[in-house]
Amino acid sequence: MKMTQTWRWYGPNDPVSLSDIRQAGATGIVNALHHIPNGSIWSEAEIQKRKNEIESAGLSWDVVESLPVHEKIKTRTKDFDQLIENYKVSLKNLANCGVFVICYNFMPILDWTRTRLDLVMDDGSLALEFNASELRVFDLFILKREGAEKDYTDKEISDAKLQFENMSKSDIQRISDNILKGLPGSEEGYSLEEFTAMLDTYKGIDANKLRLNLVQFLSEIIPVAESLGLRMCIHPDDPPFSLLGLPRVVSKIEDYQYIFDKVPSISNGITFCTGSLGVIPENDLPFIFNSFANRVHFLHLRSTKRDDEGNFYEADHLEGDVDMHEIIKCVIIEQRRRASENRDDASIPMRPDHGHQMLDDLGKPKINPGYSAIGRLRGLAELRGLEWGINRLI
Ligand code: DNO
Repeated sequence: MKMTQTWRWYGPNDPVSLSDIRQAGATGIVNALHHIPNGSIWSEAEIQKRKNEIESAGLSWDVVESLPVHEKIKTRTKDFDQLIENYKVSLKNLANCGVFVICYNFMPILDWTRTRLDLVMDDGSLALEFNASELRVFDLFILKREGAEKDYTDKEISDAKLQFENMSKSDIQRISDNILKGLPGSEEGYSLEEFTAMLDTYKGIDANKLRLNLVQFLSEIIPVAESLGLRMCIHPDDPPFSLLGLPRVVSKIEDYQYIFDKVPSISNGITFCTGSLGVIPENDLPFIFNSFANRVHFLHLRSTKRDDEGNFYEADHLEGDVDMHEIIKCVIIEQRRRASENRDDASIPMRPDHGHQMLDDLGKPKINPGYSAIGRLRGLAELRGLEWGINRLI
């Protein structure tokens, strides 16, 4: 029993083609209909069209990432009930077309956040980085968020001021664009003004309130997903701590425990993202995996390297802070357990997440940061080998 090797593909405009993906050895595709505006229904015709395209390349559409949750659902404001109805219809249409694993997230306003997309590694490849002091500069002196000072110490504020005063225009632009314009897969991008207006929609929504909104959303969609045989899998917050005063509710084991206690169906599952969860030193990844193993429906395998200042960068897949050997061992044991129960989801879809930009990809005019071909191909090859080796040994 092996993991199902999948690959995130951004659709026909992705510079990495379906045929490249096949040559990398993946069999499954992770895909979303990015051209459909957030909140609108994914029709059966649109889903089927994409599915045919994927299948004609000899691959299968194994996972949706993401079926985005509209901001108004997260804040439970105007029209949210209609948007939830639309979400249910999209789920039904996906099930009718035979796509059963659905990844989504519940991060306020921004999807994943990095400050630099081209951190030069010792070997010359480029990695994604989250730099906490640059984030503070952005918050205090570029965005000038109302009340931001409350979130930082006096020293952090005076250091950020100095850093800002010495920052080049291009660095200011880089940080703002990376945070606001949306990294690959994010469905929205904002100007500073639009983002400030969006922040206002979270006034009065703290982590407790957002958690309740998540549970209410789950109470409505999970029964539908279950009846359709779908496996919903929530992606953890990336990074897994509060940014720009916004609440976070999917970062730690207690967060998961809470939502599974409230909505216990196995259709209420996890996208186990080792890179996101691995940024918190207290997160014991094998323990979290084993605590909820039967509801891990999708794996994002990558590693991060953190320091004591809240910064991290994306390491090679078998390096960094994540003990990938231990994780894959847990996955193998869980897959065998499922197989012994004749579960049809015994092989868990995985994708190599965020590779370095390297080799020929360094010169390419257009790549999706974190999603260039060769770095992920390296990651997939390493992960596949690791699984193969452990499978032989245990
Ligand atoms: C980053 C990704 C995120 C993630 C979504 C899931 O590379 O892991 O874009 O896919 O947040 O909904």
